[in-house]
Amino acid sequence: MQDYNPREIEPKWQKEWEKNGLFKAKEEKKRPKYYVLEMLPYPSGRLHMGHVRNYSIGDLIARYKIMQGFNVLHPIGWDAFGMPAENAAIKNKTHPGKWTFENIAYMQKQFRKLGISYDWDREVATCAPDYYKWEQLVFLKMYEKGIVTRKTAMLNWCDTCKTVLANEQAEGGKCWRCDNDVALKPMTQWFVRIPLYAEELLEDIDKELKGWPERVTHMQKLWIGKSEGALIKFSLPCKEGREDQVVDVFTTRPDTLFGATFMSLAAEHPLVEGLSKGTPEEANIKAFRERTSKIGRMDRLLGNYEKDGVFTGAYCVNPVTGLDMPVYAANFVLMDYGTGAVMAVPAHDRRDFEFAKKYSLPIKEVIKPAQGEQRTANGAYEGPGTLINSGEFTGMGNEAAKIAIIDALKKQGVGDKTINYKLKDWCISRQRYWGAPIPIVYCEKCGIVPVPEKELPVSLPEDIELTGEGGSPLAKLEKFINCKCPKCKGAAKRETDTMDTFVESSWYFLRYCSPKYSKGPVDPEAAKYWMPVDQYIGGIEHAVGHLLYCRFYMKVLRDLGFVEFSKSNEPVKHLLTQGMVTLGGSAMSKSRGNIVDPDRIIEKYGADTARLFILFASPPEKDLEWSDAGIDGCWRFLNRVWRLVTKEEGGRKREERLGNELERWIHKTIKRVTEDIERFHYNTAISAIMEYVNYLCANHESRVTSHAVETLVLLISPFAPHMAEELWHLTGHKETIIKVKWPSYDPEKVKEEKMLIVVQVNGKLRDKLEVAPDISEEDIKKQALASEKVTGYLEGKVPKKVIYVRGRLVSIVV
Ligand code: ANZ
Ligand code: ZN
Repeated sequence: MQDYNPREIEPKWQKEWEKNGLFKAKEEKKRPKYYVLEMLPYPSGRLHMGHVRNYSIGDLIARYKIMQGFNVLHPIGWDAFGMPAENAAIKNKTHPGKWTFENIAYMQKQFRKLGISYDWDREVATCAPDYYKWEQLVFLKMYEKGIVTRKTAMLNWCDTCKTVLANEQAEGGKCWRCDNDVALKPMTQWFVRIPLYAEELLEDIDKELKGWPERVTHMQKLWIGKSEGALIKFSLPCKEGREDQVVDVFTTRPDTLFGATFMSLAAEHPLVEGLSKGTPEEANIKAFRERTSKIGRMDRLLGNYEKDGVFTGAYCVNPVTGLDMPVYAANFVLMDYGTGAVMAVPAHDRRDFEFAKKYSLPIKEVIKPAQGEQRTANGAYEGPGTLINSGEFTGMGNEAAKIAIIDALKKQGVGDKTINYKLKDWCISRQRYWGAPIPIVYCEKCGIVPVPEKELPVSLPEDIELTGEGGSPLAKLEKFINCKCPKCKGAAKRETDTMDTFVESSWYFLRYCSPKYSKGPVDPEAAKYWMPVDQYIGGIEHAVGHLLYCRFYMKVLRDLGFVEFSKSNEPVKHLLTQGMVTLGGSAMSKSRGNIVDPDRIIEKYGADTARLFILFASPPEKDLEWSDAGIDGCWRFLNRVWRLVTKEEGGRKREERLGNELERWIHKTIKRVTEDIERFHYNTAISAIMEYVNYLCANHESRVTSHAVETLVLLISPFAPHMAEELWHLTGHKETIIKVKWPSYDPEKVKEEKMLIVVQVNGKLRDKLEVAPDISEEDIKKQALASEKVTGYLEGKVPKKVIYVRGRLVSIVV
């Protein structure tokens, strides 16, 4: 008997699998497909434990599905553009491409050492021209359709990283990369108009995303943020030589219009500057705008900051009461939501209430609380009720009043109902070098001109000098900028920004379907067969970023005619968000110095032990605390399996006596492992295998059947694939275990045998009970005493004695 030696067997089988092309996926129209995908990694240098967890889960699913007979697609690629490469290149004076490809080469080796079942023929790096070429084409088609647009907007700007940030990258007013304060700046950039799809994105959540964690779909619903309400026009009469103005506000509470006593504008609202110009408030307002620009978007919206504002010096008119309302600039109003202007109803909105108190503004109640409804802590009443102080609408229920007031406003031409979404246009311009060039040319005569399709890709020039100073590096490269206008052939200049790397990751799963297709981003036939992704695995941090963008891109590509979907309009059927890997209770990170290096673990124990531990230590969605004792335990367990299986044959004589019980164990274990894998309870699936091994070992002197051992090897194979493959061959099989059918169980054989227990009262037979063989003494006594046939003889007395003779009878003495 040889010892378990992962150092020898793991590389051996990795080579063998690859040589035989076992994981190469081919479209086979007649076979059911299964597409399993892990979020593509950023080639940061080396795999960390979070990666190992992600890919171990994916690999387990892939191998399990192959054994179940599915035609499995399990691809891998690299999210290869992005800032870390550029920053590393600046620091080390090399090229971002060189840094990136060196990292990819190293990480490929690590994946192979883990034995992950990838189809390497489909590997994609998003920085390759034949990848971003298609992204540029899609960009142009989107521009043609008006889904992409160039406009000026207030954007998050990080002065340290010298680039624009998406809202998701600037939460709390801090840059996600460098943690410095982010400022809002007006900038002209390229935007993807994702709100055009807001309604479909929202509707499909309930229709098609039943296989997603509710936590994620809930966040997406909030992020899309559909609000039904009204747009109301407030006039702003002229004041010494100025023109009359109209200010639109968005409100979800038109029923409270009679209680609107002032107006609040966003600091960036164009009127704020206009109204205050040349007035005594001008300096105040300027200071206010400065202060406000430093508050993060989310904090502003949630009103987490002390309310702050300034009077603009102007008044507008309430269209139903005719009263003058002072116009303020207020720090809790966002410019990019609704219209950037709010009719303030302090009696019924806590933010307005706080603001009114602070600046001594009138508070007028217009809704009488419905019975039992509570006010908010600060005194505003936000709930339902009956209208008061509201003219002809007084006495109406507030929901009916919403409709009635909108109708009245509509008749006067000063309002209408409307729907608002919190979802914003997605700014995709980045002032960085290492990204996909935006395929646009600016011509003095012709304006914005798309690069013609046949000139794609607009390649990223190789010879670049990266200084780390502000601005787009490409803007300093004369050779790149200067070009001919595709329309008038005059001198023109290229766009020098590159695309947000989230554009690349929005459609890579489609490229995997036909990675070498040369007529478009994806071969429609291949997409029809492989899509949607059946199981996607990745981090929860992408809930409202990547996981929303990829849904959006699918729908756009469909509408542009690049793909047709037969099964679903969604890219991902089931989503699993795995938890973090922690050590000492906190996430592993370089700065905390609590990193466990996967290479070192594989070196010491082998990939199978590492993978088994990761899957065993915690359910996939929960955080996983790294433990040396835990990994040691998994190592000992695999050694135990090894010894059990490799012990000499022979001596398996007492099979008959073990027969029934062993058979039940086999079927029960198959059932438990299969069901637990199906519901992502990998930890309990492994526990079931462990119990089975305990059972087999306990009955060792009588030897177990080879069928029992083979079942064990098959069940453990998706968890510890190298060892299973070796054991499979050691027990006389010639074919690879990967192609062996996953064992099935017979439900009849899983059923517990029952035993018959006789119940006596004072020595006389009164009842017979059918119970499970492993029932506890306490439980059987309880059952006996509760039996209707028995209670009659007890006459309400407490029995003197209750005796259980295991497996035979309960004797009650009264
Ligand atoms: C008057 C009013 C009275 C409001 C009342 C609320 C309660 P949701 O539900 O999130 O869509 N609002 C509108 N635009 C805003 C902006 N740009 N920044 C900050 N707040 C804004 O919220 C809609 C409500 O938020 C709107 O309804 C408006 O205040 C405010 F008793 O109008 B409401
Ligand atoms: Zn031109």
